Amino acid sequence: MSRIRELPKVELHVHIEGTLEPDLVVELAHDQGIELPYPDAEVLRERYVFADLSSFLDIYYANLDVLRRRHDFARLAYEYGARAHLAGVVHAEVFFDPQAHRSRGVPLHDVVGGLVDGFDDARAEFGVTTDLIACFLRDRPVAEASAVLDELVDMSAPIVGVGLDSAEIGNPAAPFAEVFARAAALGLRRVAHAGEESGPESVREAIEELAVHRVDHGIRSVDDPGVMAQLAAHRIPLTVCPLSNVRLRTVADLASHPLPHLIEAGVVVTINSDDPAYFGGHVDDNFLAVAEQFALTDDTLAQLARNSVTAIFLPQERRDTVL
Ligand code: ES4
Ligand code: ZN
Repeated sequence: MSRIRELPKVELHVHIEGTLEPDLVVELAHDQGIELPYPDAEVLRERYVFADLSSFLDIYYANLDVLRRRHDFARLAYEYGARAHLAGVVHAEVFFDPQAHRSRGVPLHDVVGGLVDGFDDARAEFGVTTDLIACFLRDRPVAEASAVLDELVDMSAPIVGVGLDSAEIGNPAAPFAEVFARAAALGLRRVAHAGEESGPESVREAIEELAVHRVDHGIRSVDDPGVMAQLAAHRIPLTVCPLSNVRLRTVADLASHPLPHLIEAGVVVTINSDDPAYFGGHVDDNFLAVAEQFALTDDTLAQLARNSVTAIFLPQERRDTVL
């Protein structure tokens, strides 16, 4: 629907590794002589049927094997910028998972340098601007997250914030409080995945222990009126990813997605894609899906898009140059 493509959009919840399309996996593997355990991109895509978050993460991490060289990361970032432009995205704050590459022996310098190269090219060609948020993996030791923060600081990595992602159940946020406090002292913004597969107590924990500025997903907040009130009163935005929630079965179907309840309760809701190569669409597709499912008015759609603008981490003086 053109009314959606034409809305100027900001994307706040997209993992650059989750934009790795099957075609690019196969191309980069071929290019480097990496043997894949499936014959082609079609067969890989057929495997993208997920029972839950962890069954998705297994495939997501396995596919990263083809990202080895600086220019692999540049290509990934450029392709996202090009596709985001088609979706009407003018600015994106993009997650990356440093530990998922460092643990495979890829220097963080190549990861960050490559992403910046690709985003620079995409900005020059399409005008899309991007900032980077480094996510810590919550199913890995806190000490590793801390070492990654040190490494990013030592290399003056151009990140605007830190996040927390990967498997939520059994991996609470509280142990990361010290690392997040250190990031805060360095002037970095904070976000965390919470209330995706765990309940509202996980959202409260991210707010209270990590002092996050935004909560990624956060949809299970609807199960606790106290958490809903906290989000609304402090205007803590949620970066909601409807197609992700359907594909990872955190909701039974789109019709039962809590989005309308979140909007109704006055929570600052934003719409995002999460891992578009895996979940059936980019941010425009996510807008379209909820617009149709919930018969959202043009006013509501415009409000959702504006919410993302209010939630970005750009300083005021840079906002005026990109929006
Ligand atoms: C993720 Cl959907 C989702 N949830 C948690 N961690 C992630 N990393 C990449 N996609
Ligand atoms: Zn996510």
